[in-house]
Amino acid sequence: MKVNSIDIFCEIIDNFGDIGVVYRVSKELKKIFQNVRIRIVLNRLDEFKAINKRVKDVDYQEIDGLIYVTEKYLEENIDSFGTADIFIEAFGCNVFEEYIKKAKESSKLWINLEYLSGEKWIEDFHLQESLIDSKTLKKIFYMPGFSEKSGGVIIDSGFLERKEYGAENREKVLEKYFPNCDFNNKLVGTIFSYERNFENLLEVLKDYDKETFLILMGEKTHKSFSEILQKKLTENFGKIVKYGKITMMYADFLSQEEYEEVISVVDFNFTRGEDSFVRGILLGKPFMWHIYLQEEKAHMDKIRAFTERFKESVEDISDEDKKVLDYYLNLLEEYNDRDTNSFEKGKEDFKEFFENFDRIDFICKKYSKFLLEKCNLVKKLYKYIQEY
Ligand code: TRH
Repeated sequence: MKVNSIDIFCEIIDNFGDIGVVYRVSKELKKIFQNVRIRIVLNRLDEFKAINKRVKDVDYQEIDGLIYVTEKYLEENIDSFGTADIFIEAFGCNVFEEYIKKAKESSKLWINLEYLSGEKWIEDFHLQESLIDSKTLKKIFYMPGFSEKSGGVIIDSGFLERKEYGAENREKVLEKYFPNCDFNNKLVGTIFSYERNFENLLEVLKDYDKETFLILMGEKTHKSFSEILQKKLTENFGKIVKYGKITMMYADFLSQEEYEEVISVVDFNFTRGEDSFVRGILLGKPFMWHIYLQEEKAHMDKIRAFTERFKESVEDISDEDKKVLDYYLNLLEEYNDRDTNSFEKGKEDFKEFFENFDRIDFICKKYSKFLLEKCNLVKKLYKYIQEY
């Protein structure tokens, strides 16, 4: 199919993941479809302003060749706005009815880009048609996932470049973002989470063989650490806190690209939601994942589905590595086995995570290779559009 224009609809519900995913996919689509007009329609701008410092509080703006408009702009200019050959509805968000009415007569493809899931059933739904009353417009489900038969995960070239750069420039990047901090001979990790109790992590690391440096990212992580650290005997130096063999730093919120530079140079990453989680895996380093909680613990099905996909994608490892992987996947489950995000202590035990750090690192490298080779969402989407 020859494409001249793409519109992407994004409804930010909370946090940074909805816009994080849409921003990433838009950047990569622009690299592939260079001369195609790409517009992104957003319900609000605050979260976007946080992850991209160039975003302004205006209803229409162009950044790096991408056009961002607010829903308000679309509503006010619905007659002149027109439609696009392809339009993407991110996470089943509501698309303005007037727009759909017009698209049914002028657009060709309507893609419902769903949430990422490791569940098996998504493979049968992926690329299936959803019936609508139009002779010219087709609507399909696009199901991101962790297997070859699914829609894959978003891998963009900017991220891959930063990953490569980070592998060679650890000191330089750490000095750029955290000047005058001593990272020498320390195991360095980032923590990005929702509200939770980090007591178990702190107790393991305070007497761990190596000194550690934890870079604390995002407001909810900050709250979680200050909640627990106020009950401990710590040494405080402004944004830096020391507890036993751990140094912690309350970091400023960075742009998405800066965040990627930092996670690319450290030794491990605690991630959350969807977008940072995928970056954590793709880096091929030990990661933890704080999943976005769902009612009646429905998120536990997603965690288990993910751990099953992970396990089956790295089957050819030694028996010793298999044991470590079982422990690691169980830790991921225990870390998320909760009804609400609270400061209540969990049952997760990180002792073996750090004792087997090198083995986990090896397994994560293998898994990241699998996803990079077999599960590239943008490449899959491009192929689908080309053949359409
Ligand atoms: O922020 P998240 O929790 O986002 C979401 C949303 O809550 C969403 O509603 C839900 O559906 C989804 O999770 C599952 O986590 P996520 O997905 O990791 O998005 C965070 C984004 O913020 C990611 O693109 C990285 C970026 N980021 C920065 O730009 N700067 C930073 O300093 C940090 C820590 C993150």
